[in-house]
Amino acid sequence: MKIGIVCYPTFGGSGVVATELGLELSKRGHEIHFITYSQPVRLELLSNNVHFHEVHVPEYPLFHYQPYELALSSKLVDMVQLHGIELLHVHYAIPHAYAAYMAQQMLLDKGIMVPIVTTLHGTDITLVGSHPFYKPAVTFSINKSDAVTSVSESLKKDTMRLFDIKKDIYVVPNFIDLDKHVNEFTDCQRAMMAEDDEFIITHISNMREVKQIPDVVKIFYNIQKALPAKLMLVGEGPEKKKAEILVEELGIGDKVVFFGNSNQIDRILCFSDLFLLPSQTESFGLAALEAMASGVPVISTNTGGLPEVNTDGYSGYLSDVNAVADMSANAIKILKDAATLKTFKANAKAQSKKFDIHNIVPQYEAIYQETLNKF
Ligand code: GMT
Repeated sequence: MKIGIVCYPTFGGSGVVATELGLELSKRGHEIHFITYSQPVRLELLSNNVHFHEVHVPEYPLFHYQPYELALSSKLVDMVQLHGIELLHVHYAIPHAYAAYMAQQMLLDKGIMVPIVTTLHGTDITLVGSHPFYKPAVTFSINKSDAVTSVSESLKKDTMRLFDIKKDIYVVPNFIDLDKHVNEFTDCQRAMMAEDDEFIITHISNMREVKQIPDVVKIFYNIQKALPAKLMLVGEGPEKKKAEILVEELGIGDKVVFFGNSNQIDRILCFSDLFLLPSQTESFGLAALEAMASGVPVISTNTGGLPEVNTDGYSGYLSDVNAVADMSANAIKILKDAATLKTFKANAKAQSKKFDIHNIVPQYEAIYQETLNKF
């Protein structure tokens, strides 16, 4: 199939999933066209059947807001015609599903039929999409998509609860390429980051408020009071400054490493012992899955889709949002005994295998085929 993929090219779960999906589909023989405003961060290799088309938005001083949706839908129309794209898969409803629908209508006018598959990722529904200013447009674009998928059962329920949805939503969980997370039989250059007796605790996110960055620091503060430990904070975002201030206030500056955005999270996870994800809400928690794939147990909240990813008492522990004391105690419970840590690490790895890319991507292919057959 010739598939056009629209996503946010930045660091963030939806863009990562879309990029990894496109790359895997290309390996399975499909021709993939990424259509975004810049090259997706994880799209390192452009091969014969992977293409990238940049959406340009010309600046014009009259506009207070530049019309990105218009530029995107025009680009979609052009690319579908030029490359014979058969199906558009848009990740994140806002504004991608809306722009794709406009493109579909423009193409219909030219006698070209292109179905749209929309994947809902979370914040497009829970945090942004349900805002009254966006809700009518988001409801409309979801209902007008030819197929809709959601990354967890929890997100599907939220979508049904928050919007007047008239179609079925397929749940296709996020996935992981286990080959990229092989860390057995290597020391992962751990000695670069910590002393032999120190545990390495990691958090990766785009450091927005929803990630509860102060809780990450507080949990680590409690851990390092009980056990020797270092904290790796990976990512950039509006809450990073708060974390830097809190780290200084708590006097743990020498135990915390701020990495910034990284394209090498598999290397960081390779030497990690525990992953913290105390989010306020999380439709899936791709970062937790990436950690588990590297054999790193997860201390997370029990919100949204996280219980579908992290199993309490097996691959890690789940606690209520803001239950810092509980999350700290759970972390210490895993770390303080070598045999327990070893078991949790093995369990985390085993749990991640449920989300093997080779089992999940065919589910998308089946949806594409079914959608094309109906169209
Ligand atoms: O969580 C983020 O900050 C990024 C956001 C996104 O839209 O890229 O992530 C959402 O989609 C990911 C991929 O499906 C999910 O793993 C995240 O849980 C989800 N984030 C939230 O629901 C807060």
